[in-house]
Parts: sequence; structure tokens; C-alpha cells
Amino acid sequence: MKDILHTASKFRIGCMPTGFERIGSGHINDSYYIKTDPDEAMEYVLQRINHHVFTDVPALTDNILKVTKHISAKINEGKNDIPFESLHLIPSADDLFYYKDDEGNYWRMYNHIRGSRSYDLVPGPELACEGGKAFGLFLKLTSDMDASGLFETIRDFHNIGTRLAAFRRVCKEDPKGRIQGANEEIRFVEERAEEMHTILKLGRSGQIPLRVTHNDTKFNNILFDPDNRAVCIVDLDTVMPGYVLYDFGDAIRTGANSGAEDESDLSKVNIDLELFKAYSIGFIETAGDSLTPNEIKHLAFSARFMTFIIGLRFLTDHLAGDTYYKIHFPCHNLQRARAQLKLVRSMEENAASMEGIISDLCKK
Ligand code: GN1
Ligand code: MG
Repeated sequence: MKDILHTASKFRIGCMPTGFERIGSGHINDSYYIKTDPDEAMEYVLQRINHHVFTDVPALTDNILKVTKHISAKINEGKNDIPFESLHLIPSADDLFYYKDDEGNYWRMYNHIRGSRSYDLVPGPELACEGGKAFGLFLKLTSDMDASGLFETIRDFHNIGTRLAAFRRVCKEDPKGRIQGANEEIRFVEERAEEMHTILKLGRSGQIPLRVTHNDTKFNNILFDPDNRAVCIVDLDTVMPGYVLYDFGDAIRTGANSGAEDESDLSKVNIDLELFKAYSIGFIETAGDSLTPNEIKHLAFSARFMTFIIGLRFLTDHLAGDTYYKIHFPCHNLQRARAQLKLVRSMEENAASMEGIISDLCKK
């Protein structure tokens, strides 16, 4: 474990890294909080980038540099009255903003936002609203960037056609003999597959714009300060061209679920309309002006879509033999998929209320 400190010393932090702690609950990268000499009292986050998932680390790094510089410049113009910070990448000794170790692992380092924390489960409507403001602001601050200037770090990331094709391929091959145990979930997916092409069709026909989007707006990617104000957006690997509906939807999937992402007691998994409304208020307050009528019209549906596609990906990974997401016990991906699909059902049952909340907010 001395290796972590050794790796940290490969970045230009100008002081001695003295300790570390594993942090975060991400399913892809590994993150470490790095302490330095107490006299310096600087704090950093060191991450090992999963280069099997993010295969072009230099291009990914370039995206992050472009977006963080753009956001920082906007913050420095001081036009926003919301306290908001940007992450910034720390250069490596050879000024690359990432470091490749002898074993072929890629590492990078960010500043740590002092005193901040994140929430896997949203504690209440005030924080949901704060979270909505933060992702709305992220969208607003990047809305004048040219999306085509960014590299697609994972191709077809939220492309439902590609995701369904991968799922159907695995169902056909059944490499681990797990189909029998997942028949109900497979049926649930197929019954909804057609409707889930809605956003892709809107995008392809030019009815919604391609923008710079975050694409992984899990609620725990928002950092809060000790007064519970949302101050920073993290996990920038998937910042690339996308649709705003993906960002709104994924935040609701995680930020307005009354249960955990992998809850085993499905009776606990439901859309919480109070949290949904609170997040929507915050999001529309900061991003509202940048949204088009077609985007607004599909906000409520986007939550169902993102919950569906993430459930589909968990199910696909379970059937494939758990090759993508980190799992913490056998059949973890199946449990995650079941919880997500239960949330889809709950959103279907509450679709009219969700639509009503959005249209009331946008009338004001
Ligand atoms: C992964 O690693 P993490 O938790 O930030 C995944 C997201 C999923 C999420 C599900 C690159 O994100 O797309 O929504 O798990 N990221 C990647 O919890 O696949
Ligand atoms: Mg992520």
C-alpha cells in the first residue's frame, strides 16, 4: 500500500503525500483520498482509471481539461451567486495530467474539495433541490461549449439500440447458464424495449440538441459543503456529447429513489415524488433557460428511461458473468437489476404525477 503514496508522489503537488484512505462507492474506478504533510495541509484525490472501460486515457484527459477550464473560467467571471467550484487536474511530473505505472495502470490526481461529502441516499428534499441546482448549473455553464469538440469516451454509452443488442446477444449465448434465473426480468425488458427508443429517436431526428453532458449524474457525484450546499460535480470521465435528458434522468434514478440502488427488499424501492419535485425545482431554476420545449416535455420520461437502461446494463452484466461492474457478492448485478426494474415500474405507476409536476414547474 506504500505504492499509493509512491504513485501520489508522481504528481506535482509540491509537498509530501503522508497518508491515504480509500473513498467513494463507484463501480468502475478506484479512488483514494491523499493527505499531505500537515504543514502543507493540502488534500488530493488520486484515482486509478479503469482503462478497460476508458480505453483512450489521453483523449479522456483532454475532455476533462477542456470542461474544467471552461467551468473554472465561468466561475471566475463571477456571474453566478451560487457557491460552486470546479475540480482541476494536477499535472504529473511529465506534465501529462495522468501517470502510467510500470504495470500499465493509469492514474490521475484532482484537488480535493475541502470539507465536502456526498450522499448515496438523499437525506431529504432540501438536498435534492441543491443537487438539482448543481447539475442544472453544470449544464448551463457548459451550454456554450461545442459538443463536437469533445471525444466520445465510451461509444454509444446511453444508446438503447446498442445496449439492447448486447443484451440480446448475451441472452442467446447464455455463457454462464443464468437465463433460467432471470426470465421474469428479461420479459420485463422486452415488453418495454420499443418505447425506450424515444430519446434516441428525438436526438437522431434533430428534435433535441446534442450538448455537452455529464452522462453519469448519480446523486453521489455531487459534493456538498458542511452547510449542505452543493458545491461541486465530480466523476467527469463520461463528460461528452449527449442529451440533457440522460443527465436529468440518471439524477432522478439515484436521487429520488426511496431505496438503495441495489436494495434487496423491493417494497422499499419506489419513486419518491417529493424528492423528484425538489430536484426538478432546483434543476429548472438553474438550467431552465437553456432547455428546449421538447427537452422539457420528456424530462419525466427520461427518469424512467435512465432507470431502465441502467437496469438493463446490470442484467446484461449478470448474464455475461459479471465482467464490467465491480460486485460485492454473488448475483449482486441481478439484485441491482431487480431494484432498478422495480423503480421503472414505480415510475410507470406515477407517470401522470411526474408529468404534472414538471408541467406545473415550467408554467411558472
Ligand atoms: C457506473 O462507477 P460509477 O458508479 O460512477 C457506470 C454508470 C452507471 C453506474 C451505476 C463508466 O458509474 O454508467 O450509471 O455505474 N459508469 C460507467 O451505478 O459505466
Ligand atoms: Mg462514474
